[in-house]
Amino acid sequence: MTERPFPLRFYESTVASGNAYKVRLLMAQLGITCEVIALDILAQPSQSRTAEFLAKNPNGRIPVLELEDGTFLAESNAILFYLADGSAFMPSAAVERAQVLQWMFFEQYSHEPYIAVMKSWRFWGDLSQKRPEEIALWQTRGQAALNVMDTHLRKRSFFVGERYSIADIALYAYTHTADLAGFDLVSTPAVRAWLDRVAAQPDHVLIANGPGSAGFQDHRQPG
Ligand SMILES: N[C@@H](CCC(=O)N[C@@H](CS)C(=O)NCC(=O)O)C(=O)O
Repeated sequence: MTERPFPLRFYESTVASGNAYKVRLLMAQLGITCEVIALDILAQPSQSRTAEFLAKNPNGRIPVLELEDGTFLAESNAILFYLADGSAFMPSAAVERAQVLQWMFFEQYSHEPYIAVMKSWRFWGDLSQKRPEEIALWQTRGQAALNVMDTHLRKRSFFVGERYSIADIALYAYTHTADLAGFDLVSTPAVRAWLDRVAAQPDHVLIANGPGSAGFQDHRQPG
């Protein structure tokens, strides 16, 4: 990696956040350790909405990475992009870097808003308060994202350039628990095979073993 301000503190959540997990997974694979501060985002109001935290991220959400020069980086995929720059987790060819962004934007627009939100409703929100039409729409849109991934992965091992990259990390975070959120992974065999490939990468860490694991039990995994 080239010289750059190093991570000093990582703000994440006391409950399992896939967005925070992306960063925790990449930091483990890059061998980066820093102070971790877990906020209670289920508190009313969330600890990410205090004036002190809004000064770090005006959008009031975790994850946030504080760098040694005082910079605060928000948005999980922007943090991945910063940390991976110059490493094996970021392709060097311009078109492949753009494809990494392509899949990370897909994740934030077509995948995470449905799959992560359904997970949050099921684990920490009140699913019964949601209208059936709303749940059905979220189900349809989340499943459509999984189908797009499956089509892409039928001819490839990883999302970009036949190599594990931050595009895979960004998409793995909420996909690997999508079945717990009520989505069907049985009909997406290429996604399931890719999930196994991602989990087999060196220095992989589990979502359920981090500081942000309280309240979330993935019974298929230890911890
Ligand atoms: N697009 C953002 C989403 C961040 C996000 O939604 N964070 C949630 C936890 S996963 C949060 O901080 N929720 C608390 C709140 O909104 O007050 C990212 O990728 O980092």
